[in-house]
Amino acid sequence: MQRAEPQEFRTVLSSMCTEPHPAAREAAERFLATNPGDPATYRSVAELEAQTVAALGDLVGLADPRGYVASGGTEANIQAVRAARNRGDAAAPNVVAPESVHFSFHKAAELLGVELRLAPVDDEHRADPAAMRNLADEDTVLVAGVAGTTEYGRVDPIPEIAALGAEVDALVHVDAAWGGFVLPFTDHEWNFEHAAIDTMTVDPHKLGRAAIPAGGFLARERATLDALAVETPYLESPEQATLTGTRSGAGVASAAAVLDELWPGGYREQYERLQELAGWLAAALDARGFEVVSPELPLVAARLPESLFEALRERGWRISRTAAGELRIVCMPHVTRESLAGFLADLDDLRGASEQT
Ligand code: 0PR
Repeated sequence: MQRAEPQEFRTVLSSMCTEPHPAAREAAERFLATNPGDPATYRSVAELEAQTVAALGDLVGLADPRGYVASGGTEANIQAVRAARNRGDAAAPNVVAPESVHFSFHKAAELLGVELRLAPVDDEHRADPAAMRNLADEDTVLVAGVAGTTEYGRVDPIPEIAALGAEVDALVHVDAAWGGFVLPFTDHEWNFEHAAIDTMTVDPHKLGRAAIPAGGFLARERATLDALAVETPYLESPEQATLTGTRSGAGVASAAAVLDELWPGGYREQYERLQELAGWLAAALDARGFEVVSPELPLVAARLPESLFEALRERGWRISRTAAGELRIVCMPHVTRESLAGFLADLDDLRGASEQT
């Protein structure tokens, strides 16, 4: 049988995955067989997890963070909903979020028997706190916002969403799964210092350049993790707050290694390069007459004719669309000016060809 090769990253323009940092790759390989789900046996990886949580706390303005390295943003979002449901006392609990939340919230709602109430977003694709207010009531256990949305890279008004949480006595969650590793270098108000946030998703395996699986779930209070914990009678550690049992030591060790290597200077340089790249691409698409959603973070959306989008995919570009049909380019660490120039050259070529016919 022919040996399979992984997807090469040069043509991958709409994914939130990327090439791991060399330090992450090396650590992942060394810790491949360890299980942080059994910290009394796999002690060094448990120590690396504690270091990772502390470093993530630094990243998000939380001095004494509680949390763990999850399998990804999906698990972290599910846990945020679960913690809020368990801490609240609503008979028919609901979660209020903007319609721009990641689809993992639908999984959480279904799994946990919680109603998900989605509020329309404003014209700039950001959460509208007033619309969210209309959906919240005494059974609301969680209000959530996104700091770096999946489709448009938008940052919701987190302080206003947190104020709504306080008003209706609900926990407050921020999904910074993707944005968390660029937002520290911007002026946005999105983190635990800026607002009364209870929990956050921030994923090292996206812009953090850790190996998959390395998501991040962080909580301000110990009681939040306690609300997730089950007893583990035959292990030497008393309880477990994670959703999965056996977990990847590779993800944990790689997150610890890359945070140690890149936080904060390396991530700042990465943000500056990617934001500049997104601005350049947005200008290039705008100059060609396409309608562009301006990149608040390194993610560019633009309206392209359907046939052009399909033709670009046929040429091998791994691109995807927003629900509304716009092309969506995520400027991840593997994306370069050179690869985007190649993409634009193909785009120009295909447009020229279609004009001739
Ligand atoms: N929250 C936000 C804001 C996200 O964008 C995502 C993933 C998640 C949570 C869930 O994270 P996990 O996928 O780690 O569980 N957003 C990406 C997306 O839907 C996931 C993805 C990544 C999809 C790479 C495709 C791909 O090639 O676009």
